[in-house]
Amino acid sequence: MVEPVFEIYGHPFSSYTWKALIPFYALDIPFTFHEVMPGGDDLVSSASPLGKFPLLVDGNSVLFEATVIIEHLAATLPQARSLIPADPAAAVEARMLDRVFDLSIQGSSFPVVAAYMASPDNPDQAVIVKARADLLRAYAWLERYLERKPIPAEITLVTCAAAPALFYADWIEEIPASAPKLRQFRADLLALPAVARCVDDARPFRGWFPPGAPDRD
Ligand SMILES: N[C@@H](CCC(=O)N[C@@H](CS)C(=O)NCC(=O)O)C(=O)O
Repeated sequence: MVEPVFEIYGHPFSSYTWKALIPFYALDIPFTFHEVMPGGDDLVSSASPLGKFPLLVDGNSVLFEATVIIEHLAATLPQARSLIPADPAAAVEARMLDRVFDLSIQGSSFPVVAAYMASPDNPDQAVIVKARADLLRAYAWLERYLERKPIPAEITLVTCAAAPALFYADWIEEIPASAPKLRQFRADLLALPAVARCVDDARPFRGWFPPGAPDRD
């Protein structure tokens, strides 16, 4: 048996680990998975400035940032080229949307998680109110975007970013009925087998979600 070339360090409950894993599952790329805990692995702690995961090890290269891992696959594997649009203008737009899901959706969700981790019984309400308002604003922007330009529920950089971001953000601030296209987009992404696998693998850890998991798929 040929040993997998790639090694991924991450955790099944981690949104950014999902983002990196989704293309591996979807494109059937073999890899070895190393389950890590924050601060619990020397390679992870030292490989990037803030010691975050996921990490991809490909031979002598150690890559961090989930987006960079996806870019690396697209640049090095023929079957992964379609993760990034071939057209340069479309690729720029894809990278912009990737930033929207990382910064505006995940970036607005994390302060709520951090507030509960800092003070589980008395989280900072000002942080929570602001984060929820930011999420609603980002949802409204995405709804307008999807009205103008539907995003196909296919495995790409954009959907790898969108699936975990929308999955967990909806637990913090449910996507409202006033954003039906975004709600449907989230549902369509969760139905993709590679995403469903991440959701299922993370189920045992739902109790860890600091604000309390609503158990909504
Ligand atoms: N910008 C990074 C974010 C990675 C990140 O925030 N990872 C979290 C898990 S989802 C983490 O490592 N948390 C543990 C820590 O901060 O020590 C990426 O896109 O990969």
